[in-house]
Amino acid sequence: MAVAVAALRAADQIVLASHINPDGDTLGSMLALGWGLRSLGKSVTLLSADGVPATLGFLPGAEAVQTRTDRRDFDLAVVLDAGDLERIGVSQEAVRSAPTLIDIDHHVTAGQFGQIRLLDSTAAATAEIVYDVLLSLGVSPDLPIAVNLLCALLTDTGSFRYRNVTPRTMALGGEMIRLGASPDSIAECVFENKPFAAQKLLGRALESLQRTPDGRIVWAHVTQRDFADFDATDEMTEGVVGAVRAVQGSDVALFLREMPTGRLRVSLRSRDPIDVTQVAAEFGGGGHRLASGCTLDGPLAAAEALLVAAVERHIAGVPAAAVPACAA
Ligand SMILES: [Mn+2]
Repeated sequence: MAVAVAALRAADQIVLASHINPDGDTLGSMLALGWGLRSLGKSVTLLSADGVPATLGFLPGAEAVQTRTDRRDFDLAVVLDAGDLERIGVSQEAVRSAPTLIDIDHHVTAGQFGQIRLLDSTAAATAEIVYDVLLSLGVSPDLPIAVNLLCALLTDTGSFRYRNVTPRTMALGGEMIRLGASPDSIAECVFENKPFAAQKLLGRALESLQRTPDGRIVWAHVTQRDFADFDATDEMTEGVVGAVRAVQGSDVALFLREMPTGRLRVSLRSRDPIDVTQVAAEFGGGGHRLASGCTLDGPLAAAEALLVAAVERHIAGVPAAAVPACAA
């Protein structure tokens, strides 16, 4: 931390970069750090190769985010929440041109990079690390910083519901609320701001819901016809697999979406201790233990049968996920 703080203090032209398909944590962390550095008189360039999604456009400072820059005269680069450097997309050129690079992240798997690394796998969000950086820099967080950090926490913890939540996460959330950030207005912008077509598509997906006789595997799909009926886009399927996974007694949830080519893109989710990367890998995919993806050839019914059979083989002998004591 001391090395990072010294580098940030010494630098004048700083470029910050977030990952592609940006989420609330990568953008909120970048914007919060940007506000803090600007308050110290630094020139700050904010890069997000994929821009800012409409649902996160409310984040204070979002209008200053650029998708590209031709500048190569930065004296320091900071990459936030990226996992590996490839994940910042076209921002790589500007970032690599800086003589010093700081990697701030709570993903601590492969792909670490940069001369200075602030990595903490116990942080629920990169925002937790950014907060410590701001305090170490002597920045007093204000409302714009608080809104960005609270949004990052809310999105990376599923509104403080995931296993990554710690007392530190809650304490930081509380501090951001004390500074004036409002969880309800952030949640409304981020989680209750769905296009009509997206909700109709979710309805179609749930209409297709099926499960194995023992209920351990649950799956759903949307077809090209469904997309066409509502004029829906592929991004509108985000979150559908979560609704599939919410079925009582399910250990593995699958969501298949038919692409214009007829191929099927599959999202897999599981509950501990079931590892779905191994199933995804059978079909050339990958991801995380509890959240993976792969792509299969059509037709849909054949792909579903193949996948369900693969999951059944995989979970045979694996005890059912330890369901927390939910009141019956
Ligand atoms: Mn994150």
